[in-house]
Amino acid sequence: MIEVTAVPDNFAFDPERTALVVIDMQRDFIEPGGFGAALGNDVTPLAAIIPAVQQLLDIARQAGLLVIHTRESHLPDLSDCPPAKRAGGPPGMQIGDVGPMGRILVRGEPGNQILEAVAPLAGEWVIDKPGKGMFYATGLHERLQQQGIDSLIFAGVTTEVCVQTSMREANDRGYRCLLIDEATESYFPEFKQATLAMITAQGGIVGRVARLQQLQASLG
Ligand code: C5J
Repeated sequence: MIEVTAVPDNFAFDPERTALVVIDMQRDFIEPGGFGAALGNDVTPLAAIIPAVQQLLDIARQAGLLVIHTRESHLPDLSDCPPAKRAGGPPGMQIGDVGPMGRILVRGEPGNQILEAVAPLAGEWVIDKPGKGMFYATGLHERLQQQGIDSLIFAGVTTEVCVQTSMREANDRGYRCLLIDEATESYFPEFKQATLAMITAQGGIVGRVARLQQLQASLG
């Protein structure tokens, strides 16, 4: 077992039973000129984590961890998008509408792609998820069980939406969860900090948080 110094206490994992999950590093959320920016968000803090995510991917690949990438995406006919979710966006900027980088959150559109800088390598899993959480309607839990995975290391965007939802879903399914601080970000800095506090409160009620350097030191 590998031990990582983390908050609120150490995270122990077996690399053979651990996956790195990189949540929704998609053009529409991170690039200037994408959907997130068109909503009025400052994407600069999200783009700033790209080097940390790259470093984390290098560490995970070298350690032989299973690497999983997710994309928040819907079928072109929106049959997997509940009306209540679609209604959550402003008129003209809802899921399926034509946004600055193609149809918003629709599979196959340019804005829906993962950034080239953190693109999946051959053999890595890419999970298209119609929800905020990565387990909803994806079959991912069954695939992870078949691989014997019991621990998940998380990165990606946004911290309080798809990352936190996925961590909570994972925790409920029995996975031990670690979030890497510098490899996740929100459009709202206070939401990121609140999420880290919520995850680690009460003895790590959802999971643990570590710095990239701490993970690197444990694997080195
Ligand atoms: C959002 C996500 N924020 N990936 N998606 O709608 O967090």
